[in-house]
Amino acid sequence: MADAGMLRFHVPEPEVRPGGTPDFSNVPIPKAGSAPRPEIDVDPRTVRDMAFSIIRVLNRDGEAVGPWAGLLSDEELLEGLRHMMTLRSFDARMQMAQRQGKTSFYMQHLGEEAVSCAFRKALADGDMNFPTYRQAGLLIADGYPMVTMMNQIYSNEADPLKGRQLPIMYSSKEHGFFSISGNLATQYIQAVGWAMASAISNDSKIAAAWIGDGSTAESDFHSALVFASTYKAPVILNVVNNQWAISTFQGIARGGSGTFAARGLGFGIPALRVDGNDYLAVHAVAKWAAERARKNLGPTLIEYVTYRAGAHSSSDDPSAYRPKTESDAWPLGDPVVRLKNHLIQRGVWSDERHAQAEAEILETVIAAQKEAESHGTLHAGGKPSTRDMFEGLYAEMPPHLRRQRQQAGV
Ligand SMILES: Cc1ncc(C[n+]2csc(CCOP(=O)(O)OP(=O)(O)O)c2C)c(N)n1
Ligand SMILES: [Mg+2]
Repeated sequence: MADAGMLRFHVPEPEVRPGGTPDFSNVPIPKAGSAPRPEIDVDPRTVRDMAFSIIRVLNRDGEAVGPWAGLLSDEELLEGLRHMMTLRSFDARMQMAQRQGKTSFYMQHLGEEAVSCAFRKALADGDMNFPTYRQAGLLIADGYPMVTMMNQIYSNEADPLKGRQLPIMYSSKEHGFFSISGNLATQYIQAVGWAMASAISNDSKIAAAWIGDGSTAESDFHSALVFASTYKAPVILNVVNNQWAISTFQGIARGGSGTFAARGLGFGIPALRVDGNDYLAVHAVAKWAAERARKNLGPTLIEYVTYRAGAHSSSDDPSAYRPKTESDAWPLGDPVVRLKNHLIQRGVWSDERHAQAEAEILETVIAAQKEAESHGTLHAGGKPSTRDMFEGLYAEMPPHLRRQRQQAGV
């Protein structure tokens, strides 16, 4: 019997808490190859189902199957594997450097490497990403020097941003990587605005907006979708659903919509869900969306279904809010292992070559780290000059800042 007159407050709860047995049985995983590949000018109303399914290419046997397969050559896939392995190795070293006190803060990508590494290869030079802190693969896959990233992480004398940013908040116009803002969801309105400007000036460049599951609760996300929808902005709207927003599970920000992709439907934006741990699927879907944007067909919303296997950041301890073995139970596996198995299945890779590549990559990362440390770390060696704090913002420095600089004696 319903409780007449008595209201109850509803707070969604994750399936399991620490001490419990991880359970992802509520996450339906469609068969690889089963999702259709619509034409890029598809009427969004006819593909609404795709916001509730998952596009997958790699099956359990490591084969690439279905209509989204077949876009990448052996060489491109081997390069993709190398990018993901490099990001993983870079992360491990920088996480350790944080524990050694060489930097104040670090954020890892563990388990999410395919999303940013594969996405980058679907864009062209001059396109602009508006990333969050968990897309360093966009830089790695575009050949941005690891030493430069490390210099910033260490806030040393060679830090390209001269100590003005958080350690991992990179910025590179040349590599299509807009300065990261710590204020989440701002990336969405900025990306849509940039894309609108590109269309207004009849340019050919497109934008990519990035957001995590939790941050979609921000108003900026929704405002951006209105503008993207109305003006058919040439933008790819990426939502990385890694199941967690620090200690908050994805069910809180998702609300009642069923999936994050489904948010696009109310705006008439084609919305696709993709296996975020499948390099081939991420790349194929991103290519589809990029082509739509470039042909004036408007925005595409993509939800990457993945899992944050590591801690939120170096300041977080996930054992306080989820079972320790939860990542092992994640049904979409590990992106590096899955691409490795696919390349072995294609006959162009082996366990031995993988182990050798791992060792070589680690050597390269360590060499970059040594070079960066020669320019200083957080508490040792060279630092950006205090004077830099006052430079680079105003063409002509306002009097109050000039006075402060004089007071500081720089
Ligand atoms: C506007 C805003 N609110 C809150 C925060 C604090 N904060 C930093 S990371 C984070 C969680 C974000 O989770 P999600 O969007 O899922 O991204 P993920 O870290 O999982 O990649 C929060 C709440 C912030 N940086 N900006
Ligand atoms: Mg998240």
